[in-house]
Amino acid sequence: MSYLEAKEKYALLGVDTDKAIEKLKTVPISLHCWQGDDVVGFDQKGALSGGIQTTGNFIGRARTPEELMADIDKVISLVPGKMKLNLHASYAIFEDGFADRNELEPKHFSKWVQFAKKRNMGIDFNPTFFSHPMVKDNLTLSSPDESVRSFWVEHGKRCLKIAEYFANETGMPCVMNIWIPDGYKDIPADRLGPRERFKKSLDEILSVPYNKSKVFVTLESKVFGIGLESYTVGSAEFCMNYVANKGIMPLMDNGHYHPTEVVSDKISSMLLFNEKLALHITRGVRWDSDHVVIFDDETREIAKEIVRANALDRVFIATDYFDASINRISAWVTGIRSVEKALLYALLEPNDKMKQMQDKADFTSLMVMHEELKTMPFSDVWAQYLKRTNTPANYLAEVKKYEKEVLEKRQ
Ligand code: RNT
Ligand code: ZN
Repeated sequence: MSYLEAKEKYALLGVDTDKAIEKLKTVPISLHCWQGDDVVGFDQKGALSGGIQTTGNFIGRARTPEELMADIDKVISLVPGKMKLNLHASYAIFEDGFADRNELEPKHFSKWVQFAKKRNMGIDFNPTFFSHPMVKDNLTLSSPDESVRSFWVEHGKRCLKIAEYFANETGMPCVMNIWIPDGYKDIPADRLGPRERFKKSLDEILSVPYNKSKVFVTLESKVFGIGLESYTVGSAEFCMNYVANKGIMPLMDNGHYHPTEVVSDKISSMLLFNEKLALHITRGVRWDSDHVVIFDDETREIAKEIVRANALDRVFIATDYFDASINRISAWVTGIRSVEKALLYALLEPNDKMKQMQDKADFTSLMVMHEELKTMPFSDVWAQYLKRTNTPANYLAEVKKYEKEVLEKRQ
């Protein structure tokens, strides 16, 4: 079927496909840099810690800033829409000597700023509270050891300054997300103490003056990590209350809840009480496994909730997953395209009509509409979106070519 036929079919439902395509072009997705190198970074040689894990050993992991930048460029060429770059502090680039996490300065990220500016991208940022010898007994900002706690507070403060530097340089706001892995494998005796210390540490970090119209600080909660099964300091309740009290922004990662809980159902409540909301889109398979995002029910449902709430400009969407078992470029591209697909799919629903059905308690029509939508000629509208953003339809061919010409040579 051609795009024009699809357009007519959607028009019969009262949906304007051109409008949906134009809208989607303006929605930025924050591209996580850590898919390219299995969350290793450039500032240390140790294993990934913090209760997160990358599995697989596919060829071609990016080992240097140059390789990672080349890979990101390949990804950008294969995804439609507007991208922001999402960096972790561990991706600092040391040109004139190493600096530890508590010594980081804007200059350690100037190469990234150059990179982003050339591509007209904003930058989002994350302090890195894992994969480092100062993570003691799985604790950072909540550590009872004052030397550990203050080391990480200083890291947070430094990152806030770097986030502001990103915003100033790129002219686009920077979302700075705080996530700590802190927790206990087994039943703790004191649940309050670590949370008290985490709260104090966050207060100290946020005491650094920063421009709140340019830097949006977010706090990401989590229910458990590998080796941290019994207790996490930064639980959902801790983070939601802290954020509300301090006037910062919540971040929800859809891998960070009990397996039968869904973030799609949480978005409306969060939007009622927060001006802005940030999301990490991932795919947990039985646990927070960070599989590549695909065009599945929950990803679509998340997108629908954002669109139905008319909140595309209030929700900061970022991807967060890491798969080392398949071509990493393909993993990256598949995930980002899936998020974009879900958004387009959501933009192609006759929301007003469906709300009316619900309010009139016409659940018969509503169910039929839900089902009808599933077999609409969505793929033709998606193809048109790719065409209008000059994005290749067949990215697999490009990925395989890059694998042969670039990744295989990294052995
Ligand atoms: C971990 C969190 C966190 C990390 C990244 C690397 O469970 O989701 O966001 O994945 O910061
Ligand atoms: Zn996350």
